[in-house]
This record gives sequence, structure tokens and C-alpha cells, in this order.
Amino acid sequence: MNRLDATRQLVAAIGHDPGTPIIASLGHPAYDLFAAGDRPANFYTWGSMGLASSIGLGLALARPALRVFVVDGDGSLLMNLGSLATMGWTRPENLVLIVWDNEGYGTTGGQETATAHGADLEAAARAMGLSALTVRVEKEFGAAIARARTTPGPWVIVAKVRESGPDTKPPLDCVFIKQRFMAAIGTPEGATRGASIG
Ligand SMILES: Cc1ncc(C[n+]2csc(CCOP(=O)(O)OP(=O)(O)O)c2C)c(N)n1
Ligand SMILES: [Mg+2]
Repeated sequence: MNRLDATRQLVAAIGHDPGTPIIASLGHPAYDLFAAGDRPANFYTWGSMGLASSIGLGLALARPALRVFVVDGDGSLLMNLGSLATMGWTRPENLVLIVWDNEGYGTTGGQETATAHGADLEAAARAMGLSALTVRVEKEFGAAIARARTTPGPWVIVAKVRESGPDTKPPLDCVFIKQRFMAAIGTPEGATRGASIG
């Protein structure tokens, strides 16, 4: 399967539900998410390579009523493998980390990553105590999404994908992306009123 087709499948499954935000890693994962279907509850990162999983983890912990999806890249997750350890430790049930594993740094020209040479992100996730699986075809991916949406996580879905060479990009205005996203997911009452400040 290629990454854009799989991203379309994910977006079609989730629809416009603002209770299911999607955080996208920089570069092609974000470009494909935008091409598959822009919506306010998409959070596209620009830069901050490696941090999409951490952003999703923080959001899932802070907002347990949301079901948070992350679309990461293999190169990005390899830069921040510690994120898997923190996911395994804190275990938010409402977090689904999808890793588009194209075995390369697609956005910067397709240089190989360690997954092209045997590094196994599913095994890394399992070693941290997470439920993880690897999928290679759209049917398997669809079943994995359905399961991750309805059963407690945290889930790590490693999706082996071909590069899809996107030519559309999300808006560059990060403040716009953040404000639109926060409006979509809503601000918790306590945070609005500064409840914890006394
Ligand atoms: C800290 C840092 N290092 C390098 C880059 C340049 N860079 C941007 S996207 C990217 C490749 C990301 O690879 P991956 O996460 O596997 O996603 P893919 O492009 O393959 O979909 C790189 C190296 C960056 N933006 N920030
Ligand atoms: Mg990659």
C-alpha cells in the first residue's frame, strides 16, 4: 500500500469527528494528511522532527475523553524512540500511534533509515510493553484502525508503505494551525478558568 492511500483510508474511517484528532509528523506524513482531507482537528507539525508521538502522548494524557491518533514517520520515530518508553510507562488508553514505515527519509530525498536494515519498530514498541502490530496491506490496516478505535490502547500500528510523492502541503502558518486545532478539540473547563491556580 502507499502512504497517501492508507492516509485516505484513515481519514475516511475517522471522518470529521473532532473527538478524534490526528497529529501529523513533519514532511510527507503531514502533506498526505492534508491531501487526504484537511479538517480543524488535524495538527500538522512543521519542523520538530520526532516530536509528533510526544505531542500526541501529551494530548492523550491531558484529554482522556479524546481518542488521539498520530501519523508518524519511521525516521522521525527513530529519532525519538524514548517516546515509546514513556508511552509504555504512562499507558494512555486513548492513544493510537501509526508509523508510516517507508524505510527511508522520504521527505528529504529517500535516504535509507535503519528499518531498511532490520530495525523493527513493532518489536521496539512491544519491548516497551505496548500493543503493537505491523500491517502491509490496506485490508490489514483497516482492521487495525477499527480495533484501535474501539479497544483500549495505547496502540502502535507500524504500516509498511510505499512512498506516495505528495505535491500538496498544509498551511505554513503554525499559529493558525494551532488555534484552529484548539478550537476544534475544545478547551477543558478547568484550563479556561485557571482552576488549578486557586
Ligand atoms: C531535527 C531535524 N532533522 C532533520 C530534519 C530534516 N527532515 C525533514 S523531514 C525528514 C525526513 C523524515 O523522515 P520520516 O519521518 O521517515 O518521514 P518520511 O519523509 O519518510 O515520510 C528530515 C530528515 C528536520 N526537519 N529536523
Ligand atoms: Mg520515512
